[in-house]
Amino acid sequence: MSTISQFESVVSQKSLLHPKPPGLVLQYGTSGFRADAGQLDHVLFRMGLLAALMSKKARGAAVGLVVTASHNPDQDNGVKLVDATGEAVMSPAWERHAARLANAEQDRLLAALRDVAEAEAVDVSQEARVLLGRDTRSSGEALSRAARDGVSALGGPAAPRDYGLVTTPQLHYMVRCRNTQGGYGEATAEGYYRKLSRAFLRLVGRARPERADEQKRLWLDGANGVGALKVREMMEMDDLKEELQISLFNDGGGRLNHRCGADYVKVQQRPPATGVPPARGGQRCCSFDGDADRLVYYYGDSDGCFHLLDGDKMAALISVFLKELLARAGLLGDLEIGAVQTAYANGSSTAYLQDVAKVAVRCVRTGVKHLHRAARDFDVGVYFEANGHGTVLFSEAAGKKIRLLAAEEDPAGGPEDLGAAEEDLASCCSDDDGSGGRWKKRAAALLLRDTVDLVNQTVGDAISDMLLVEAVLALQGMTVEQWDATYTDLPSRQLEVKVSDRGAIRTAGEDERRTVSPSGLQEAIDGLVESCGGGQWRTRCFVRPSGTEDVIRVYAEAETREVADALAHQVSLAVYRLAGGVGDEPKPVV
Ligand code: NG1
Ligand code: ZN
Repeated sequence: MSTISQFESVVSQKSLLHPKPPGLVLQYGTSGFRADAGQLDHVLFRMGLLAALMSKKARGAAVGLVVTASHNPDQDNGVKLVDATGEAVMSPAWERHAARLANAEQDRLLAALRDVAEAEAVDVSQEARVLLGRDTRSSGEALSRAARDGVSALGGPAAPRDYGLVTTPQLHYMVRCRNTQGGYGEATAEGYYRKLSRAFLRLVGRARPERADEQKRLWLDGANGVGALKVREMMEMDDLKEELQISLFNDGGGRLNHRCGADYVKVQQRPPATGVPPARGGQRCCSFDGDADRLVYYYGDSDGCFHLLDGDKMAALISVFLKELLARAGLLGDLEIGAVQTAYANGSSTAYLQDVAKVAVRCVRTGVKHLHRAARDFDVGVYFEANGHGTVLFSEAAGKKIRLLAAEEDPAGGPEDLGAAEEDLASCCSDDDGSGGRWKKRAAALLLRDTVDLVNQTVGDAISDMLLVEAVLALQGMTVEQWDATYTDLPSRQLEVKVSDRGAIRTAGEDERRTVSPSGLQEAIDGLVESCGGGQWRTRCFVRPSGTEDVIRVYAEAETREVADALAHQVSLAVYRLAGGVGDEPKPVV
């Protein structure tokens, strides 16, 4: 097996073009590196090297690298790596390799590279295939070039394939398409739009009664990011326009993620402050984040009150829909459906899923990779972070059973020959007794098949999730208010505290709800929770260091808005005092 030595001179020459500032150490965070864009040139070059090694290790299968800082401000940037399955579930060992390469001082880079290649027994003679993409940040183009230099230094003759501006989930999709030789879809933007829009049209085509034009209307806040560009491209498809009328705002004219977008709407619990707010009560609105892997819905009621439908509400809507389809298709006994959440999930959503919808729920650590892994334990695993990142994973067995059943029930393979069955198809989601004659089973099988096609199973995808929510609402004949009324969120508050070293706070347990350091902090939190809610099970509060920003996050939930706000503030003060707060003391929530 050839060794890394044959690449050493070109790597060291090229790395001089992307020098590391001495002493700079960056953490591999919740989803890759994220920092001020000015600090990242060497990191992108080195992640290009790492991606090339990942591809070589996977025997030349495609891997992906996206230059993005997601929902973070415009001046930040970052990198997300996509493994050969198209997912973002790098092993802890590869995360350590990433950190090692990114943080090696200039004269130690070759040694670090050699160590990674040896530790992973990479056959370096193998050609690498790396797919690149980026969001709309002004720093993206140069950082993408740095990544390309890194890939080419190790990659072999084939230049990396640069998809340019894409949403993060689109790049994940491309990787999976390439590594399944088109089995998952065609690895182009058109292929992506075609796959999703066909599945969407098939689904909404079965909604009865057919939706009025007014119900096809959706306002979309694009966070001034890449998602807005891509939705505009997708909406050029004529038949899609007939079924979904999207009014885009914050579609590129303003600052990325600035007072708009999914993170702003979720954390501030208010509509975007920029762009054109919807005028009418009850009108469905939604927000993407900067790289379009998060989605939240919201609306204003007739009294002008703001209502948020976040990742938890989407998990509830989608889990109930899928569970009902599985039951009607006669697959529920065979296939287990479950939902995966984090500690940020609203307590009411967990109670609803478990007690009302009777769906198994698991709670895992924050970060997409943890949810994604846990969702694989179910045949149908619905995972959503409260912030709106989520998707559905269908196990191989589930995919096979659904396809087989759909093929049995629909040998022609299309919805066009449904003929007399149309009316029955329409009632597949109605509230009848579910005794399930042949047609009900058939309808459920076809709806399941099309749902599998609509979902981006590689990662949470705002475009695909938006189409799925729209389709489910259409099929269930539900308004946004009815969806919102499935359960009532407990008032919650999320705050952040700046500290001199966020590593000072360490959490324990599977779901990060308790801290083990600094000493005294957990006791202080327990005392405050006790005094705010008398230990009622619905009052809770936890803190953890962010993995993407230099802050400590505080989350509180209680029976009333006043208590949730006061508790979050009190705990922020405790963090500030016990964990080395910097700057001004946290102020009460106004
Ligand atoms: P951090 O900054 O580690 O809290 C945030 C989100 C995560 C995940 C990552 C990746 C919250 C509370 N945290 O992580 O869920 O989405 O960003 O973008 O929403
Ligand atoms: Zn994102």
